[in-house]
Amino acid sequence: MGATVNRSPDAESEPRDGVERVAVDLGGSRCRVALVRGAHVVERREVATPAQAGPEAVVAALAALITTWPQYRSGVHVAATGRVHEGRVTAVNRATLPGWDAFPLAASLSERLAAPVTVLNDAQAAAWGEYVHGAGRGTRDFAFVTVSTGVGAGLIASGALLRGARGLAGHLGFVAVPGSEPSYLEAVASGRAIASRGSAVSGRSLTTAEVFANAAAGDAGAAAVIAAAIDELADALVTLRWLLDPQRVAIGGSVGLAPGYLERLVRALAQRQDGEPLHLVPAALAADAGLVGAAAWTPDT
Ligand code: BMX
Repeated sequence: MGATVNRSPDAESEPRDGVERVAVDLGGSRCRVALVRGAHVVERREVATPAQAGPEAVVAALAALITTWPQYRSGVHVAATGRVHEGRVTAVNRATLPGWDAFPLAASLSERLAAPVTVLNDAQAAAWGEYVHGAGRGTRDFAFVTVSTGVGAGLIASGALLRGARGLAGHLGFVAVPGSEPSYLEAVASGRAIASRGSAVSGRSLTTAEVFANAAAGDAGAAAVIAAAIDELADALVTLRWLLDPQRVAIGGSVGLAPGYLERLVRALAQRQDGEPLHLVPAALAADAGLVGAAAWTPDT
């Protein structure tokens, strides 16, 4: 971890009132670019991520959106899915961003834009956004967990964002889940996993939302897939509690914020807890946590 610049939400890491920053949330399916002022997204644009076309095509797509706001010349603040280390992005889950292996996103985008670019993992950025402006305000030890395409997390310990020696800190989606194949959490609990496991049990191709709808309509196979996903995440959250002891955990992501999901997760967790309970809350900034956090982040030096 770097020095002290990211330790206090009220100190120099927060943009001054009125300062608008251009932020990017690069996901496996959507590239979202926004003008952010403090906790607020002032304007936004988005396109489908041209993931199959490779990193350079993604950079070109991002640049086309970013340059619609002249404020980009003062800096561009990126939250990206994948492991981020020294401005390079590596897809831990290669299905999300094929061909991203230490791709120099910061340098490539900076060269194209002739502007400074910072890059942070998306879940780490969202954790920082929630800590500074959202559900983590007032805590010192806090976690944000996203359940969306993948499963990720960002961890705040004693007021500092943990990035890890190689950018891996918080990659909750890769904790072991013995007995599943592949044997890690994301392969059971992510939106993509729910869609593919739900499709396998029903014998036809389903989206994540369709698996949830089928379960609500009484389909036992779909319900079992969702129950397994929630149970495995609850087990991982118990581990998180023992490691970080957070005051609060915000749950976000398109699956994590879907109606009824958090309540089910809270119930699953209640069955596993001894002693001090883990306090789960919905992500206050919803889908904008990564954009707001990237804009609020000042890199370590
Ligand atoms: C994956 C991993 C994480 C990311 C998390 C949530 C890749 C490409 N991504 O675990 O870095 O934080 O997904 O990301 O390996 P999302 O794509 O679901 O938003």
